[in-house]
Amino acid sequence: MPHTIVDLLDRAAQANHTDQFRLGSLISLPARGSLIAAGDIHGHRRNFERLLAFADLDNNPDRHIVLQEIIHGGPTDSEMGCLSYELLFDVARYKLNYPDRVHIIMGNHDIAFISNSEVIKDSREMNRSMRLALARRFADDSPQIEQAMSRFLLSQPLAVRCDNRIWLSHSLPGDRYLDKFDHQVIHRKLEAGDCEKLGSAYLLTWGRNITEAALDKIAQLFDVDIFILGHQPQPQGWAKLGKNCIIIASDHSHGCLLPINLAESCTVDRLVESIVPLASIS
Ligand SMILES: [Mn+2]
Repeated sequence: MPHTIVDLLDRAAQANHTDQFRLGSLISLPARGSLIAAGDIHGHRRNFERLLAFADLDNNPDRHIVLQEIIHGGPTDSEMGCLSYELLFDVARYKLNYPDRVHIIMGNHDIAFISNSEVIKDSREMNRSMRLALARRFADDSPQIEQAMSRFLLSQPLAVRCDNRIWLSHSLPGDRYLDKFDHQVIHRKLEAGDCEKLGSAYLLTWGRNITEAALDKIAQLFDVDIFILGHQPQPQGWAKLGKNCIIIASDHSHGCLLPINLAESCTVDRLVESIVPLASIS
């Protein structure tokens, strides 16, 4: 069993690296087909199932799906340990089933797991909670499973850039860290320092309270027009930020997804009209 899981995670990590649309830490999608964008999932299995049902990749060969922040949240074991690693294993299987159409981008909770640093959610330190649950489930085998999870999470790309100038990432660097952020990080393989505090992958995934001025500056840096982000909690499922950014959440009963036509140019208002509440999907 542990060997099977380590093997699954390592094969999925390999699939992340060999994704046909990947260069460096960026997925670049062509002007063809469509994309289903999800926000944070945080262990919400039912919403993950709804995303898969809506995306229906089997019957839509030109469709992609972008997922993010799978871990930390959802069901717990008898001692309140976080079981979201189970959903991560299923996401790894999904990646292997559609290796060039399922793209899982890096979230700050992933970075916290990789660097084993504290991350608080609903007043719980989530890494400790999940590591204790892994130890209860896998006993002596849990260290090698944790290491395989880290390898998988570190193999994730940082962002998706669509030919129609839409950008998807978990977050963006906050205003006061913009001058510390090396935007070339998206063009190369991640190094350990990128995930450490104030490293460039860290800044890209942890940013909050991003002003309109910063959004405009980052749009120039990445040569894009529209940002689709997760990370910042959205009780209504989504929110518009400034003129050029939409935040999506997929981790609760008001969660949403956003379908994007990759073959045509888009406006934020048209995207907002396309938002689908996950609860409407059976
Ligand atoms: Mn986050």
